[in-house]
Parts: sequence; C-alpha cells; structure tokens
Amino acid sequence: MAARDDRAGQDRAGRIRTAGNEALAIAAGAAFGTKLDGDGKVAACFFGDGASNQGVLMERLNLSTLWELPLVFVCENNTFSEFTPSREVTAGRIADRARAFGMPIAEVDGNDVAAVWQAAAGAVARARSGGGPSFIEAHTYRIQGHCEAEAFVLSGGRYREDAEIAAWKQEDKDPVLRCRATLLASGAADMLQAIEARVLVQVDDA
Ligand SMILES: Cc1ncc(C[n+]2csc(CCOP(=O)(O)OP(=O)(O)O)c2C)c(N)n1
Ligand SMILES: [Mg+2]
Repeated sequence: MAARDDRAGQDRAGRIRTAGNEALAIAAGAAFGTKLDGDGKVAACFFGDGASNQGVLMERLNLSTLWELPLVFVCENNTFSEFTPSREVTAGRIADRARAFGMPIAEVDGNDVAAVWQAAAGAVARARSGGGPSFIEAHTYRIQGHCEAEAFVLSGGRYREDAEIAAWKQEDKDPVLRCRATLLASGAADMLQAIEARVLVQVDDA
C-alpha cells in the first residue's frame, strides 16, 4: 500500500482502515501518491458489493484508468449489503461496472485461496509495471455478521437462515478448510503443521 508512515489511520504495514465507501477515494489518493513518489508500491482497495452501488466507485474507476494508477480494486461480493440481500439493491453484474472502463477483470471464487492469490498476483504485477488499475470481484459469503454488534442492532430480527450460514462453514465452502484440504492432498502436511503452530502462537500473543 502506498502512502507515508506518518499518515493518519495507517498501520506499519501501510494498511488504511476506513468504514464505508470512502476507502475507494482514499485508495486512489494513495495510488496517486505512490505514482508521484515512484516508489513501486501498489494500493489495494477492499470494498463490498453494497459499496459498489455508490457513485464514488465510478469516479475512481474513471480517474485511475485515465491516470494509470497502481491500484487494485477488490470487491468482496458476500451477497449482503449490511442486512439486505444484494439482489434487492444491486442491478447488473458488479464486474461489468469496471469492464466499461476497459481495465482487466478477474471474477473469482473468493473462497478459493489459490484463485484469489493468482488474480491478485496478476493485478499487482500489472500495477507495479505501470499498467494501471485492475478489478477483482471475489464471490464469497459473510459467515460472521456485518458487525460484531449485529445481534444487538437487530434485536432478535433475522435476515438469513442458520442453515445457509452452516452450509458455508462446511469443508467444501470454507476457504481455510478448503485450503487446508488442498495442502494435505498435495503432501504438504509438515508445512501445514508449521503454519498452524505459528498461528496458534500469534493468537495466544494477541
Ligand atoms: C454513504 C453511506 N451510506 C450508507 C452507509 C451505511 N452503511 C454502512 S455499511 C452498509 C452496507 C455495506 O454493504 P457492503 O459494502 O456489501 O458491506 P458488507 O455489509 O457486506 O460488510 C451501509 C449501507 C454508509 N456507511 N455510508
Ligand atoms: Mg456485502
């Protein structure tokens, strides 16, 4: 991610966290900054299917294409916009919004770790070599709520079925379990054990 370390709201890894669609504008600014600095960094902007319905996306797709900004748009299409099913508020296909600007599009299974990595690697390499922005639409599902306070906010109200959530936690859907199964099948059990041990230490330390 671009931008200097003293920029407000930025952590040491260069991640800027914002709530809502303003992330799109900030990421384009960060990409413009890194292009001016010529430091070879790339900005990646993660936003939801709900955010994709707001005008700021079109403005940033337009400007980043014109200025060939090193920017990767990543839409996490988790089929809900807060507590509303996306089909009720989202017309057309989200990736088609970016297609209109002529940038490369990758529509991927967002729960397939390798597919996401491949799409991201291509988009980052293109951005880094001066090729401009790319757009990734990752189809996924939101297992957790929109926010941690969801149960409180909804005060008992429901907007989806428990069975649907449970289905997305199964080994054929959950991205971590799927990746684990793939690694095991490819004979990488030792590597997997090392990763899990490292993660447990990180969780304990947190
Ligand atoms: C301009 C603006 N309008 C409305 C909101 C209220 N709001 C917060 S999150 C959200 C829905 C976001 O949907 P999505 O981008 O798909 O994220 P997800 O719910 O999947 O986390 C809305 C409407 C907002 N933050 N900003
Ligand atoms: Mg969403």
